[in-house]
This record gives sequence, C-alpha cells and structure tokens, in this order.
Amino acid sequence: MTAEYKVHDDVAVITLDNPPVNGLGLSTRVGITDGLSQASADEKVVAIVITGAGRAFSGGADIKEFGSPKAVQDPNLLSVILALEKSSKPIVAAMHSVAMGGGLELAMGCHYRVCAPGTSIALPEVKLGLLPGAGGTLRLPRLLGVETALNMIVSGEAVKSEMLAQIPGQKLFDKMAASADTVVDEAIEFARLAAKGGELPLVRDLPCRHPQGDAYFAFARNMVGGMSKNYPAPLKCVDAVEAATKMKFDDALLEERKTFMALMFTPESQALRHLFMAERAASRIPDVPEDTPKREIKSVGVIGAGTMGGGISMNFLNAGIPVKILEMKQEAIDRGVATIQKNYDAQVKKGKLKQDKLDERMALLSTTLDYADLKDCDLIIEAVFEELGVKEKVFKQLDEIAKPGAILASNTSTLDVDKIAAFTKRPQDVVGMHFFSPANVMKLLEVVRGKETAKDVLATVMALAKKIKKTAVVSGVCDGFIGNRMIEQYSRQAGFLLDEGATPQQVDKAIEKFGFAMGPFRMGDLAGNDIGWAIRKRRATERADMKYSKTADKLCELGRFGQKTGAGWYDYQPGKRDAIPSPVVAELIEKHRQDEGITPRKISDEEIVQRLVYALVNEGAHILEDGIASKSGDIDMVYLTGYGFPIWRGGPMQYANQVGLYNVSEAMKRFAKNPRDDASFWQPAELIQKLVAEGKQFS
Ligand code: T1G
Repeated sequence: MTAEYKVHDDVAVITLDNPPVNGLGLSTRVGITDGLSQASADEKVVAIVITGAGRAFSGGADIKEFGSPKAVQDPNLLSVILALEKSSKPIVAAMHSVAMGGGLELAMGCHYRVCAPGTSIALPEVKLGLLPGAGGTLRLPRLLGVETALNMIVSGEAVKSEMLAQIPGQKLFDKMAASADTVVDEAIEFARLAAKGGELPLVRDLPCRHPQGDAYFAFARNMVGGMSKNYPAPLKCVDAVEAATKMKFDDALLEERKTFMALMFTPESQALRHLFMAERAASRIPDVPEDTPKREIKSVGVIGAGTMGGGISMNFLNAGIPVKILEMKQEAIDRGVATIQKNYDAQVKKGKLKQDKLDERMALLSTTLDYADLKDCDLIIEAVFEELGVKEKVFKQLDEIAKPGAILASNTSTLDVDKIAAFTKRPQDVVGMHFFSPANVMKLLEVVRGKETAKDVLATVMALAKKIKKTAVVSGVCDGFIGNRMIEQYSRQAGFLLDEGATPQQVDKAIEKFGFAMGPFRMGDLAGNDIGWAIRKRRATERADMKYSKTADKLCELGRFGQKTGAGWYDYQPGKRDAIPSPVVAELIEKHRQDEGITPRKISDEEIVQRLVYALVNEGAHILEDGIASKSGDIDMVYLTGYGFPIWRGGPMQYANQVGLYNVSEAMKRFAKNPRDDASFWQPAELIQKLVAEGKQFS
C-alpha cells in the first residue's frame, strides 16, 4: 500500500506515500481506509492526522490510472471521503506543498485542516476536461464562499494557502501552520485538542448559498460560456456549483459524480489528459537515463541578431542567463538589440513586465563582432542564414574558438544536423535547437539529435528547455525533422485542393472551423510564401519524385509573398492584416486549371479537413516508423505547441485515435484513387496498417 500508518502516542498519522505527488491511486486509497480502520479500532488512538510524504500533500486522483478499472475500483475517492466523515474520532488534514484536485477534496472531507503557508491549493480538474468529482464543487463553496470557489473551479488555477487564509470568514483552514516542516506536529496537537471537544464538524453541514443566486449564475454562465466554446467542462462546473447552492448535499453529490463520469469520456477530456501526459513524457528520452549528468549552462552565445537570433536570446535573458550576441556588422547588432529592447518595452507597456525586470534582462545582454569573445560560452546557438555553406563557415569558426565541452547548437529548420556536426571536430557536442518564430513566444523547441550527439548534451538541452519554459521534443535527423516534414504533406494537399476546385478561403475556413488557429494559405501569407518556394526549389533537385501543385510557385513568380509584400494568396490593404480574397489569385488558379486540363469540382469541407489532417497523420506514422520521433505523443506535442493544432483535439495522432485508425485508413485509400492526388503518399503507413490489423491505436 502507498500510505504509511504510525501512532504518535495517542494520535494516528496516515502518511500518503505514492511518489511523485501522492496521486490517490487505488493502493493509496486502500492505505487510507486501512489506516482509518486501524485507528478506529485502537482505543489508545483519540484522533487521526492525514498528510503526504515528500513534495506534496496530494496532487489529486492518479491521472495515470484514468481509463483503467483501478480508477473506479473501491474504495473510490468518494467512499474514502465518506469514511472520513463517518469517523467518530477527529481527523485533521496536515496540508503542505501541493493540495490539488482529489487531494484537496480529501482534505475537505476531514473534520479540520491545518495548512502550511506556500501550499498550492487548486481544483484543476477543468484543465483535464473534467470537474472535481469527489465533492469539490460542494465543499469548496461551503468553505471559501460561492464566488471564490467557482472562480477557482472554473479556472483550475492554483492559489497559495496564505492568500486564501486571508479571505474573511474562510473555513478552509482551521489553522495556518508555521511551516511545512512543522505542519504535521501542529496538526497532531490540533487533533489532540479536537478530541477533547464536542461534536465533530462536517463540511457538508455548512450552508451553501448565494444571495443573488439566479442572477449570479446566469452572469457566470454567460462569462464562462464565452470563453470555453470548445470545452464542455467549464459550464458543467458552473452547473455543479449552482446545484450545490440549490440541492440537498447528497443529491448534488450524485449529480456531480454523474457529470464527472460523463466528462471523463468526452473527446475533449481525453485530449487534455493525453496532452498532460504527453507534455511530461516528451522530456523523457528512451535511451537517455533521467539521471544523466548535465553540463552547466552559465552563459550563452547567439550568432545572428536577426528575428530568430533576437527571439532566441530573449528566452535566455528571461531565464536570467547572460547572452552574448555576435554579428558581422555593428548596424546589425544595433538593429537586433533595438528589436529586443522594443519587445521588452512593449511588455512593460502592457503591464506584463516590470521596468526593473526589463533592466535586469538587458543588463545580461552583451554583443560582439569577434568570435573569440564567445570562447567562454557554455552553449552557442547559431541562427544565421538557412544555407549549408553559411552554416559550414560558422561551425568551423566555432570549432576553433569554443571551449572544450561547449554545446554547439544550430537553429536550422530543415538542414542536416549530421552534416553540420561534421564541420567540426566535436560532433558529439553538436545538436539542433529548432526554435519556432517568434522564438521568444512559441513554446515548441525541436531538439534535433545527430547520430553523434552525446547523451549528456541531449539531457542538458532538455533540462535547459524546461528552464526557458519551452516544450522540447526530440527529433532525429531528416528533411524537416518532425513538424516541417509533416507540414510539407499538409501543404501539398492544400495545393492539390486548389487544383481540383477549392479556393484558398474555402480551405482556410474549413480547417479553421476544425480548430486550427490559421489555415495554410493565411499561414503562408503570414510566414512568407517565399520560404516554401525556396524549399521546393531545393527539393526539386533532391526529391524530383515529389509532385506539387504549381499554383504556389506561380504565386511567388508574381512576387506575391504574402503580408510582407502586401499581397499573397489574399490581397491586403496597406497597414492591415485582414485577408481579402483576391481576384488575381482566383484568375491564376483558374488559368492554371485550364493549362492542366482540370475540370474543377465541388469539394466538401469534410474532404478538405480529412486530406489536410490525415496527411499529417500518415506522415507522422512514417516519422514513427523511421524512428525520427520516439512516441506519437511527441508528434502531438509538436503540432499542439508549434503549428496551431486545436488543443481540444489532442494533436493529429490523438485525433486519429479518436476517429479510429480503421476509418482514417479507409479514407486514405479513397484519396489514393484520386488521379489528381498522390496515390503513393496515400498508401496508409505500415504502422497504421499494423495497428488497424491488431485493433490498436497510436500509444
Ligand atoms: N496523478 C499522477 N501523476 C501526477 C499527477 C497526478 N494527479 N500530477 C502530477 N503527476 C506526475 C507527472 O506526470 C510527473 O510525472 C510528476 O508527477 C511531476 O509532475 C476526483 C479525478 C502536482 C502541480 O490535475 O498540476 O483529482 O511524468 O512535472 O511541475 O476530482 O503535476 O515525471 O513521471 O507537473 O512540480 C487533479 C496535475 C487530478 C494535478 C506538480 N490533479 N498535476 O507540478 O511537476 S483529477 C491535477 C499538476 C482529480 C478528482 C479528480 C502538477 C503538480 P512524470 P510535474 P510539477
């Protein structure tokens, strides 16, 4: 069992001990009820304390158990809490560090709560597409008031215990302990005194009312509904708290449980739970042990003060790591530093950054025109022009000046990191760190592992990514790594759809309705259509077999690179970013169809979405087959954090699981029959065929 039972004189202490955060898995729940049985049977025991070992009181239900029979096997959390309430001996929760979700619900089922300052208090279930499922929507309002409780439940955000302790009339904490170190002893003392007292207080017996109930909940529903259109859980939270104020406790508790179980099976909750686990799993590299020693990164060199170099630098400055930027010309440095300053000034103006913090960060920034000045840097990242010859010059220079053990990283988005590593005599220290523009904003970082990249370099970069608040995903070396390799197929399909009869605005609208932040054509106009043009030109020699619609090249031949040239797939009014359907583009596409002898056909939004999304899925499956990504969750993380894939769908691979790989595979076979399409591409990947045959999913 993962709960320890120990009697301190006349007080029994039950200590949850289920690392890493005392998730209330079956064995922990059994440990609690066994402890309660022992304590109630022991005449010497006058009171009981429940606490958590290590870094948490409890992080809530064991998310790793969700979907398995264990999650609902008795004693389930509801029955554990009922056992607490039925105890004839006072039970005191000794809370510290983290008391979240079911962990907080467990504490609220106790008669009393003693809490250490600095404890993160939350009911974060809504972030998993759920609502508190063990009485949280009934007990928290009774202890903190309806409005405070509803805000916490709908936001899922953590609040520090000392903040909540200041709320007038709050009953969540009966006593604030001096510290996390003394909270158990103080709880034991509190329990001993409580044993001398009279009737034991039950949270369920407290009143739960709102003076303007109907008006308040109508207002809350209106506010929450506006912010949660793709997620059912937040509005269900409002319903549950309203029920707490209007229904008998046990009736409302039953309603809460029914809603909880229903939400558990929604695609949105499955997607959010997948995202929670995938985000944490991404930092684990199968053949790199978690305890691999990491190199210390005390200073960073960045080569290139352009958009990427400046954005990359800001990530490290934000984390308090000194950065030295190298450029070839002083005016390039001045321009780059001015852009960084402007970005920070904008954050100060919006109230997102304090002036003193800005000054601190800028003080960590230095610049140079001389490679020798980077000789003490622990990590040097180049963000120079995306051309192998330029990278070669840079890495040969770095090889000369960088200190032994310095990590040499390339921000390349498509070039071969093994070739780049081979420009040096230290390929084991070379790695790809592919940031996404704007680099100081986008969470995704593709860490590209060369065949010689040392394991401690990987471990160092993954830990550093966490420090600079990036979601790092390890990719092997291939053209486009994970994200751009997949977006290539997505873009090809977008072009074929134009050939066959769709318009740019129809394609964009269909995929934006599916949930993408921006469709492929609006995205092209934003990023610059010339980027794809250059890649297609490079690929024309390397991969002549890869066919594309010619519309994109024809568009670029007109100089219509997008917003930066005032026209792309769409027209733009000067100084505005609104994408206006373009008669010029409509004519270009029409003419192209005539040249190709294509009779346009009506294409459904469903076909558009399937061809775009399943293109990602099929290429993602090939990426898994090639070992470029180690797990499908990594591919989902790339698309959720770097390409605007809708969060509530969990990423392309998770979405394919929800549609059913059989259905996805059958659709691919249909697309393969389309003479305008690429039949060879639409052969379902071996991995998909295997999973379909075995009735399995992407794991
Ligand atoms: N269950 C199982 N494992 C958990 C967990 C949980 N609840 N919370 C965290 N972990 C693991 C996580 O996967 C990682 O493991 C390690 O702990 C460190 O996590 C009925 C049903 C607690 C604030 O939503 O917010 O209760 O991947 O990297 O930054 O109403 O984890 O390394 O092997 O995030 O210090 C509600 C979710 C559940 C809390 C710690 N509870 N967790 O943050 O570490 S639903 C939550 C967090 C529920 C009831 C319902 C954070 C944290 P690994 P970490 P951290």
